[in-house]
Amino acid sequence: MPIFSVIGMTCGHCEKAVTNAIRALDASAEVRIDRPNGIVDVTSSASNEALCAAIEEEGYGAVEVFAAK
Ligand SMILES: [Cu+2]
Repeated sequence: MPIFSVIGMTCGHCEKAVTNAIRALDASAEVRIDRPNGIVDVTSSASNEALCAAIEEEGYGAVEVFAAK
């Protein structure tokens, strides 16, 4: 379950945009977002690279994988 550091999420719309981008990749993905800390915790069968790319396509920069299991 990868944890991403996502820079640029400032409001509920951003959370929704990130969640939708991940769900577009994997409809059954579980997404937990800690917006104040810029943390996105994903449970998904999609690859970390694909998840990263999907988040970046929404315009949120500097996505890093903190941990992946
Ligand atoms: Cu926003």
